[in-house]
Amino acid sequence: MELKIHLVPTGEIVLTPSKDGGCCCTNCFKVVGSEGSRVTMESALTARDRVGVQDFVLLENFTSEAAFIDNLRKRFKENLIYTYIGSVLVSVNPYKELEIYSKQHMERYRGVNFYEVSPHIYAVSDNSYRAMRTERKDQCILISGESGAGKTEASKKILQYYAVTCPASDKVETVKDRLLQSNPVLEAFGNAKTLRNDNSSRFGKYMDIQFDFKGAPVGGHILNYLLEKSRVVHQNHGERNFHIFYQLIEGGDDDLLRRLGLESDTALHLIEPQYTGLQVNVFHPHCVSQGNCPKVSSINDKNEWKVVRKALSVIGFSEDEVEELLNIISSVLHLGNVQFAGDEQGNAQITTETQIKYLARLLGVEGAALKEALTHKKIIAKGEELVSPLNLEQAAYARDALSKAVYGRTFSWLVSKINESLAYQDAEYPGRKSAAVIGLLDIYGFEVFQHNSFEQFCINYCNEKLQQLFIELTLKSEQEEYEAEGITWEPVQFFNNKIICDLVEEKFKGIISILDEECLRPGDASDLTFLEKLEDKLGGHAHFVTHKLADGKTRKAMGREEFRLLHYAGEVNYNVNGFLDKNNDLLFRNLKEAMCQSENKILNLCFDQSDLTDKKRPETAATQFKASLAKLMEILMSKEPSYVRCIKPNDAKQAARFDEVLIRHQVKYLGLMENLRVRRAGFAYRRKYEIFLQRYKSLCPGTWPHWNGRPADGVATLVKHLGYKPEEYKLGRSKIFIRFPKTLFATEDALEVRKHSLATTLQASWKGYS
Ligand code: AD9
Ligand code: MG
Repeated sequence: MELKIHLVPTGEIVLTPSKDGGCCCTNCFKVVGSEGSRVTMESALTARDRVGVQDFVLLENFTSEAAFIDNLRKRFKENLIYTYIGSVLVSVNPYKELEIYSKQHMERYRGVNFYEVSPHIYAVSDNSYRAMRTERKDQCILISGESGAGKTEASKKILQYYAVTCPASDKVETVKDRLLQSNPVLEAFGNAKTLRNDNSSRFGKYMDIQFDFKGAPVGGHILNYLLEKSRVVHQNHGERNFHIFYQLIEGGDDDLLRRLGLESDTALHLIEPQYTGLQVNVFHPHCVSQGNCPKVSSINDKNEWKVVRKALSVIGFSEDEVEELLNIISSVLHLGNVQFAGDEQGNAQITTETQIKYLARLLGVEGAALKEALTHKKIIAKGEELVSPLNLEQAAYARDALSKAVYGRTFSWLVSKINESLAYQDAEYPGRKSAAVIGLLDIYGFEVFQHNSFEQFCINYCNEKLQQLFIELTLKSEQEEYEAEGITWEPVQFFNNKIICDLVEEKFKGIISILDEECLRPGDASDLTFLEKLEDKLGGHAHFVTHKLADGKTRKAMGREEFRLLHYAGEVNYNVNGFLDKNNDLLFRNLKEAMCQSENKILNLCFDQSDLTDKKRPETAATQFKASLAKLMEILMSKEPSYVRCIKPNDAKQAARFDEVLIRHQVKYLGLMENLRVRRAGFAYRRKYEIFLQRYKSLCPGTWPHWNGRPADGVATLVKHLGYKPEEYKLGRSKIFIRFPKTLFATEDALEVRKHSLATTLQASWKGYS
């Protein structure tokens, strides 16, 4: 039987059954033993020491980073992956399945006060849900941490929690299913294996879960951010393209694959011929094999295919839509194999007719038009059409641009289709909005590779913005709470990463502005001229470095095509190669024209005639991203935030490996020590008067069994009776603030003694009756 130990002030230690196997307060912990047995203080202390504290604010030595890490380690060793800093949840990726996500676990957290159960992602989910219900305020849960730290898993656990614990009805069940099933679909199309994570999100996702007045989930809406499209045409060694390609090839039946021109033996040829020695005349999709890791031990593509196919129908995709979607996916595979040879003038000619035949059918376009569009460029100047042939390099560029555009736009279509299916419609009152929402933010985490490009620049910029939000809101909300309650406190100094956000996004002066300027500048603009401009304008900035040193010498550790940003989370060298192209994200006009003619209904929606008639130059990729992030920040600021800070325990994706150097680095850059200091600078604990009084009223004859006055006066009576010293606590407008954890510890201990003596008295009186 699972029991808990309470250290009582008398030195007596009693084992009592633990409530539902979980802790009932911040000062208890579980041991195995028989009920009523006594243990020595020494063994109890060892047990308590073994599992650490479940809230970092309880650490005696709270300014010590070593004590912080030590507590994380102890808990990680005991599979206790969650720990609080006040209301912020710190989560360490266990890299193994833990038995802590069952329905019973969910029930344990449902409707229970945050501090009364052990830390869990379900506690955060429940807390946000209850706050939404009781305060009628929109909530959001912000999950951050570097690539592979467990953000996506956390967001899925939250969604599952709501799906299981929220009120249900027939219609709500459909919505719950759809909400849950949107995950495998979006992950198939938007996640991929990288060197950091086998299931790395390559797009940012913000999802609103909409609830009705009864608290039932009735709809949802997803916003997606900058998909890493370049992965469609290029993957680094050890990485893969998006999962869906492998799922289709591995899981699709023979008929389907034959129809798509991906015969079943294609799967064998996912590996580049140079590695297998196979002939090249069998179709060998180049764009899924460059990374040379078609199979990943942690991924079962065949099974995932089934999951995704089922999910697509649950969400409401028709068979025709699925067919057209698969045509598009296969066309990207075929496009990757389109090859060119130069004619006598050096103009590109297509050498892979078979691919063009498949492409024409799959994309629903004329083969001849597609060939022409892949090898020529059309511009309209002064109302006249000018067509010129492309050379080999330009043709390869056009082909890749088409792959990226087709995939990227299809992904956006997919999201909009899911949104249609999740859209809330009130049968009685059409047009009525949902009562409140909980937003879930799961973006790509901070990442550093050997080679970092435009994509990493955008991803890491996005992480800077989120960190900025965390700093502003944690500081702000703490300050606001003290202000609202009329409590004075000492502010804590933070490293404010606003300086890095500005470096990237500031108008006219920031990196994005300089990049856009080069993208718009006709003439000799290139990636290198962009780098020179950066050096000119930003050289000397505390967070920007290139190979040039101030004294004119060169910094040896850096390449000539690189700039380094000193991010809040670490230094990253970015290679400027490809920055201009990726930022311009251009698709030649005749390729757009060809796609606008497509008979594939999805492509027809994705490539609209307005693409051709719109005279205005489309905004660059980075500027669009910047604007979408600014909007996201607005959305998040308008809601009540909760935070989950994810930590990656090692780089080997292994269970039970606690790499201290890596973890210390994350603790540092996530600002967890400062977070803790802010929490402790003022008061370690705060409780609404009602809750505090309810819990501890049995400790004071004046408040037990009932207190009939104002809860605030009851608490004042109670703490006076308990002998709290004036420096130990403050009474705010609606809450009591307790400065030191040990004050609360002692009160908890006293409560335990009281409960025990009450139980004994009760037992004795029962015995007297019998
Ligand atoms: V990235 O920024 O999208 O590259 P994430 O999203 O932070 O990253 P993810 O949630 O995908 O990381 O977690 C990486 C892997 O760690 C998962 O595929 C699981 O194998 C593993 N993981 C993460 N969290 C848990 C967990 N709570 N329990 C078990 C987990 N395994
Ligand atoms: Mg993820």
